[in-house]
Amino acid sequence: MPTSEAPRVEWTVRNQGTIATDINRWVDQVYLSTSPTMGAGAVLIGSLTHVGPLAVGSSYSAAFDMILPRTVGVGYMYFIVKTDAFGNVFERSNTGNNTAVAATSTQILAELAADLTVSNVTGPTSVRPNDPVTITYTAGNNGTAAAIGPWRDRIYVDRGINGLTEVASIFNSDRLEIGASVTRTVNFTLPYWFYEGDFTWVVRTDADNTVSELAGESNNQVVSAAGVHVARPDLQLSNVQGTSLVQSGAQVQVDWTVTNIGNQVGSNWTDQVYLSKAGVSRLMATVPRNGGLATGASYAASVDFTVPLDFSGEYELLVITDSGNAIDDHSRTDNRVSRNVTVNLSPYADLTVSGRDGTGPRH
Ligand SMILES: [Ca+2]
Ligand SMILES: [Ca+2]
Ligand SMILES: [Ca+2]
Repeated sequence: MPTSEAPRVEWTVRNQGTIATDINRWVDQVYLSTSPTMGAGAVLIGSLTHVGPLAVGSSYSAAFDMILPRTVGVGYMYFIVKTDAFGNVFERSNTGNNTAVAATSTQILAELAADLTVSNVTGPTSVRPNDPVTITYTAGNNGTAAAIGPWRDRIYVDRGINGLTEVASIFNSDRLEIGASVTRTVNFTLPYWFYEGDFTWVVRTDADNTVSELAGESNNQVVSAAGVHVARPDLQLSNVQGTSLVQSGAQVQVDWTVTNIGNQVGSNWTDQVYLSKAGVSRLMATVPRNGGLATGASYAASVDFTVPLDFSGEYELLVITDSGNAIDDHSRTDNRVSRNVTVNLSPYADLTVSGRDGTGPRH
């Protein structure tokens, strides 16, 4: 019988002495033993108090439905009953027959239970916050009973000393038979605020422990074999080239380089060039960047623009990559570079109209 069942143990006690029992209350005990003798290894599994005197030649039958403790172990064992276990009844020296062993042994089986397992946890090895993510894993039942739902599996990112951060969960309402396994797929979006770093994926099955697995609770959480690099893109502007002295009204060329030192980008953005003075910026040029940029890749950009005719003095030439904040950039401080530019006002004609030259009003 499995240890989870309640076996009924029955016994009969007879008074074969010459007088009735001197007291009317004593305790019978039930033991389990691997040998058919009351040795040191016998395990007490229950006791029953008998109430009432027992006359000469009389007997009583007792029965007991007992839950076997899990510590009793498994295998063939003998039930042993010891009446008047504490020797309260006066029997002169006739206590040697107070213990009786069941005629046959009883097979004690391990308690049946499901043992949910997780294996083959896989997910993306590089991901950006706010990206869609698919995690797959194998869910199995390595136990001796079917796993009967529902139960919940939770998906975490293991951030090392910062612990587990839950990112998704799925509810299993299906039944998982003994020895069965199934591939599960979980789709979710990594939160936009998610931490950057090198982590691992973690799946914990039956995270809320609604399935009793007895000794099988310790194998429910498994880490992905491969790590996951969580990072935002990080555009970095460098190599801004342009003249530092220009004439107003002249055409100038500005060159720059943008490198992606973060995670890859697949979408488009624009770079812009400004001239600013005294806190007022004037847009000079816009250069679209299409087709994204892989991790570690860079591109060179160049643009020509005409310095406005009325500009004069000290200006700041400002180049900004992704000036419209289209990319979830890791750090925007390296997205802009400024240089000082001196603009000399060009001489230009200043036509005026005078009435004395015949075109003005007549006198
Ligand atoms: Ca388990
Ligand atoms: Ca469990
Ligand atoms: Ca940046």
